[in-house]
Amino acid sequence: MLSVNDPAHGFCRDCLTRQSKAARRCERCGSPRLAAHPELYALSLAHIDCDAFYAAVEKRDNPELADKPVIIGGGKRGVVSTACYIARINGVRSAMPMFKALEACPHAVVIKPDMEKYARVGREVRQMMQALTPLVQPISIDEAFLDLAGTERLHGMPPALVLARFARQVEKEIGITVSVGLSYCKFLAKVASDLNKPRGFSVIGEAEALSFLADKPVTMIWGVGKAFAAVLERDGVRSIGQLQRMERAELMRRYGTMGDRLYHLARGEDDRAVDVDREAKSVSAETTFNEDLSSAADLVPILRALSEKVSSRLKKSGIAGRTVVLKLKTKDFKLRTRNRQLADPTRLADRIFATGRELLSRETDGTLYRLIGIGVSDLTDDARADPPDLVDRQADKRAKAEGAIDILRGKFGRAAVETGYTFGKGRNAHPPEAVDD
Ligand code: TTP
Ligand code: MG
Ligand code: MG
Repeated sequence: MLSVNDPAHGFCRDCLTRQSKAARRCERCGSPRLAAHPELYALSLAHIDCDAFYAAVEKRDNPELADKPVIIGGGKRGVVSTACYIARINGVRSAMPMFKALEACPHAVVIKPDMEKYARVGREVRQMMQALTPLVQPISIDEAFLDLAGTERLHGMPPALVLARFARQVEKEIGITVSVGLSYCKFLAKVASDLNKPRGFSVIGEAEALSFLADKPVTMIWGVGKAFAAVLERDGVRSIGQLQRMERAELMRRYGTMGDRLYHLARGEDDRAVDVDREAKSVSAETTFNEDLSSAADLVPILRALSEKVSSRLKKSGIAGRTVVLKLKTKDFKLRTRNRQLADPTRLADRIFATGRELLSRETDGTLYRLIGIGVSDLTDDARADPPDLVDRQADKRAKAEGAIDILRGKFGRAAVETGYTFGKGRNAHPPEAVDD
């Protein structure tokens, strides 16, 4: 066998030349960015995530920002959406309150999010992914799983090289950078893409999975958030290695189905397939207030504005949702979600709002809230959405009126038609941010 096919000798991520021996620098271009791993050419499941996504897009569009710390986020009481890697060196993190971020990094340039622009760039990246394989499962605006099994003939090169070429192409054509994780399962591909950001390329093979995971914290496991990690901590479990030494029955007795999941994932056992149809699981919009709010009088108009936002996104994408989900975050950061299933999927602001308002009416008990969100899940295409309401003729009338408003807005822009409830929405809230799960 020719040594250039030895995966341990790998290839150069800059010029894509295969290396004939193990080296620190590329034999052809001298770059130190080499990929090498015993399973390099055997693995085909990838997770790709853009680096500091919103900030990277803003830097691309304004070269003056290149060497400056940049924070993308809302108003005074808002939180950080993301920060560029320069700002991160100073301690700025996603979800950090803006005032704290500016304490840590006073010279940062703060930019309000431009969701439409980021969605557009996200779609461009996604389209480039779909040129590599039909098996692309988007997870959020800036990341997706790709299954490249069986594509070697098509591309004339193994998945690892296809992915490195893809990263290079995104930099050249879109002007932002991505990190790639390559493995044999979703769990570890996702973990890998996070290992050496930004411009990362990490491989986790089957042979090393157990030992790789052993000293990692339980929070690395998908679905183990802060709350569950605290439960495990109380039971003395911190590392994945500890989970590896526990019996499956014992884990299930203690933690139910989550215990079963812990048992398998701790061993790097994850047989979930890349699922193209599970694209967006919900469409929602939420906003954090400048000051905490408790009354229906304050919350309802904001809910209306958010419902319109969700509705307009559903209409744009030609989808509808059957379950309406209301989300509230209390002053002390406790999350409340309430949901209701409708008889038929909807894409109408009026139905989303009416359902949301009903759910909200039981939560306006004096509690102070810092955030409200509304969304729909159980997504379908909109063919079966919003059949005429034979019982509630008023609702049917409103649905027809909404159709007319959409047409006017399409012609003359959003500002042309404001419904009564959305007046004054700017008083307390930041512009709603759209979220896809
Ligand atoms: P992430 O991929 O989690 O983060 P990132 O791309 O900014 O940085 P990294 O290099 O670590 O991947 O999220 C993608 C975008 O989603 C991010 O640019 C902004 C947005 N976002 C929020 O608005 N709030 C949040 O709390 C997080 C985590 C992300
Ligand atoms: Mg990212
Ligand atoms: Mg991401």
